[in-house]
Amino acid sequence: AEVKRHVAIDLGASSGRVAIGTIQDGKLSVNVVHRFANGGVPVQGRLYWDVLGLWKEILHGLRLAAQHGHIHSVGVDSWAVDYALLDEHDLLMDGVHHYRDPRTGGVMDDCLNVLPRSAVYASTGIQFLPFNTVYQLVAHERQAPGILNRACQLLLVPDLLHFWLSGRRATERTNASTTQLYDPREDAWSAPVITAFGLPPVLFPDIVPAGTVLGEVTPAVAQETGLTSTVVVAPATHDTASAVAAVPAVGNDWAYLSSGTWSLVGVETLSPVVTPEALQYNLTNEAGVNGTTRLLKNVMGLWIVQECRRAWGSPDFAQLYADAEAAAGGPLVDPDDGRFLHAGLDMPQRIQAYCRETGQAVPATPAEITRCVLESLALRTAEVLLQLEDVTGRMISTLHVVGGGSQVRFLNQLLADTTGRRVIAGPVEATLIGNLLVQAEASGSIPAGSLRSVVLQSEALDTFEPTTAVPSQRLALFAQLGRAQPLHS
Ligand code: ADP
Ligand code: LRH
Repeated sequence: AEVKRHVAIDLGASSGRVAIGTIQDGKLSVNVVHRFANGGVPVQGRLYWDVLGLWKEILHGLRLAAQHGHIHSVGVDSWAVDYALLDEHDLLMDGVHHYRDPRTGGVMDDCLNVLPRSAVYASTGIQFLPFNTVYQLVAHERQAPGILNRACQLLLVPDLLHFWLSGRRATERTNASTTQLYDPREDAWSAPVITAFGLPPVLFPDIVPAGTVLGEVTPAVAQETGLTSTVVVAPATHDTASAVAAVPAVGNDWAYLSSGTWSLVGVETLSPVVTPEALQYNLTNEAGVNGTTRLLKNVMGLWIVQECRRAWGSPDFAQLYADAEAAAGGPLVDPDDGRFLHAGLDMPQRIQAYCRETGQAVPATPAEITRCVLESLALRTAEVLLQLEDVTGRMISTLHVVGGGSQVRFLNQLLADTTGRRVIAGPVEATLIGNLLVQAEASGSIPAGSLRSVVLQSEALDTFEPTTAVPSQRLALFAQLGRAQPLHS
């Protein structure tokens, strides 16, 4: 039979790509046909995504893909939580706000006075982050009173793009779970949360699992791109869910770190872990592929370096990390301090202020600041692994690092040394691969449930063993840092 071509559109917070995947002899080969930048657009004190610009890049990528021959299926994944509101004519009612838009300030605390944390957690199992869709919607209504009642449909970003590609409206489950409006036990939108915050239930579309065939591309898209009779298949539309699906792990004694704009640190479980300890640690239970749960925590991640790099005129990443490795270490920050969440060219100064306030040496150069962030991220990762072991009773001996950040060899070694666990790095494009393999599974190109073994067959990995134990004073210093305004309240 002819080899099927699948196309993944993977939109990260910092960049996007369009790639063709094919399966031959049980191996996946990936051809990235188009890459483009992504990021927030500041307008009048607000922060948006350039969703029309992304759509243009997608059409361009599909045009390039169509030149390689017939495309069997296409699917989109992106960062979580963000959404568009459509009116009764399917028109966009507003831009798509970025989750770092400051409009959510104070909203989560107000909401949790209405419905307590324990009740929200019992229904959703989702960590409290100020930008969860639920708090963004309440902020939206405060900004533009009446907008939620005028709206007819809410579509998360990948769902919007699938709607534009296929004409079908649906919400794929992995990303639905990140809204904090989804109840994993009911596999349905959470009535208690939706009711408590006065959200119109009609906004929320049907929930479908990853692997659902949404329909053929519309005639308009076919004409614009040259695609013919291509079906749109929802992958795990939450980028982190696609990445976790592609972690090349075997056994049960491993955790993953999806390392990019965010550091998503977690394990896979068979069902949600909604215990008082999990709530106390503010661990999240996001939906994974095939009914699995992703028990994880958001750690601020390489966002802090990305935003510093922007302030420094965008030096080469590889050079910046090489300089960081050669620089003097010492000062540490709590990367999850809320002051690091928002965009701004003052990110280097925010790090310096943190070090000054906590009585540490103040890092001066880009290399010293970057090193401070990397060491701090490794220490925070080590802490989260202990929490995951605590709530699951599992022993974690291997940390699988995937995503753009897995290219940073210095960080991989820091992670091995700081956590005392073996680090296996790769694939860099785990999200893209997970997206492609769910499509391949849905169209019978690979056997059901074989994703991880296909990745193991297809990708070269790097191993980092712990060599230099991190002195206990460093761990103690990190544990003592003032956590004045934690992101995880
Ligand atoms: P996201 O999906 O959140 O946009 P990615 O998984 O694409 O993130 O990872 C982006 C990160 O990868 C960057 O912030 C940077 O730290 C790292 N990175 C990108 N290019 C390189 C490179 N050439 N060398 C080392 N690290 C890199
Ligand atoms: C990573 C990610 C993460 C979410 C955040 C909003 O791109 O999807 O899993 O918490 O973006």
